[in-house]
Amino acid sequence: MAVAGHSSGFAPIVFVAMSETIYPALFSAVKHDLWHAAEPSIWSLAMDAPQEDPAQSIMRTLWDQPRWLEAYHLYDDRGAELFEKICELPEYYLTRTENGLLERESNRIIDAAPVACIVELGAGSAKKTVHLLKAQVAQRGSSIFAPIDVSLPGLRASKDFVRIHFPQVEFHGLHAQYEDGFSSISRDLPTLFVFLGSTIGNFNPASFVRFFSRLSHAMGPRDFLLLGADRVKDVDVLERAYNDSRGLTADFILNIFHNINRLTGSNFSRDKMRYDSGFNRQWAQIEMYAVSSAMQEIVFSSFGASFRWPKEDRILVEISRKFDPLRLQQQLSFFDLTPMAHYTDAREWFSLLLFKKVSPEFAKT
Ligand code: AVJ
Repeated sequence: MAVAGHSSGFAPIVFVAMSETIYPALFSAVKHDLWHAAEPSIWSLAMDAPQEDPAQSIMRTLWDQPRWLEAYHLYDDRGAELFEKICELPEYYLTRTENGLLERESNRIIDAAPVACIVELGAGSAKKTVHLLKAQVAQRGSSIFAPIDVSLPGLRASKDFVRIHFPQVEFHGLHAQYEDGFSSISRDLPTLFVFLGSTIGNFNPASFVRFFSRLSHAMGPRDFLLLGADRVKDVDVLERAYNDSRGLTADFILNIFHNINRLTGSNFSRDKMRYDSGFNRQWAQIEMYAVSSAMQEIVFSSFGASFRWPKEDRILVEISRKFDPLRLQQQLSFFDLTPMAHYTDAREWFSLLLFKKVSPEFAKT
C-alpha cells in the first residue's frame, strides 16, 4: 500500500524533541507544553497559546448595551495595590470575616478534603491561604500550592511568602486568567480548588455558568472546591462596603481607565468622570459605575474607533453579586459539585462552602 513518505522502503527516522523543561505533576500531560517558566516557579502561557486579548475584551464590552467591563482589567499593578488597601478598610467586612472563618475552620476543611495540591484562583498575595497551608502541612507534611493570578507582583509576593513560611510546600505560580490556568491542571492529582473573597460575585449570569461548567470539567474525581461567598444582607452595610469614606473604592474603580487607556490607546480622563455605586435588589448585586461628568468623545487610537460619552451616561465597571448560600449550593449541584460543608460567621454575613466533584451519573441518583 502506497502511503506518502513510507513508500521508499526505508524505516522512517523519528526525531524525538527533547524538552529542557521538567514539568511538575500539577500540569496535565496534554496541556503542559503550553507553559514555560518565565522565572523560577512562575509559569506563563506560551505566546502562541490561545489566550484572550485584553484590548479586544475591552472593545467588545464597551460597545455592548449597557457599556460594561470585565473585572480582571481592574488589576493592573496600581489596581492590585488599591484592592489590598480596600481589604483593610473598616467598611469592607468581607476580607476580615472570611479570614476569621478560615482561621477557625481550616483544620476541618483540610481534614474533609484529602488532597495533595491546593490551587488558588486569584490569590493576590495569598495572605488568607496561610490557614489552609498551615493545616495542610500539619496534616500531610507537604503539598503543592499553585496560585493562578493575572497579577505578577501578587504571584511573586505569594512565592516569597510561601518560601519563607512553608519550605515544605512546592510552589508553582500560574500567571494567567483563571480558566486558562485551571484547564491545564491534572485531573489525576487530588486537588482542592480555592476561590475566596467572593470573587465569584464579579461574574454576570452568563460568565458564572461558563466559569463553573469549565471548572467542573477541569476537576478530577478526587477534587474539591472551597468557595467564599458574600451573603445578601442589610443594604446599608453592603452599600457602605463599596462607598468608603476615604474614597479608595472610587480610586480603585476609576483606575481601570488608566489600564484601558494603556491597552487601547483611549483618552478616558479621570477628571471627566465620577464614581457611583448602589445595591440593585432585584439582581442582588452592588453595581459600580463610572459616570460621565461632561459630554465627551472617547477615541480608541489603537482601533480607529470612537464613541460619544454623554454627561450622566454610565459605564458598568464592576458588579459584586451577593448570595444565598443554600441556593448557591443547589445551583452548583447542577454542575456536578456536591455540597460537603457550610461554614458561616455569627452575623451570617459571609459563607465558606466546600464542594466535592461527583461524576455526572452519580450526581443524578
Ligand atoms: C475582589 C471581587 C471580591 O466585589 O467585593 C471591592 C472587588 N470592588 N471593592 C468585591 C471590590 C470594590 C471585590 N472582589
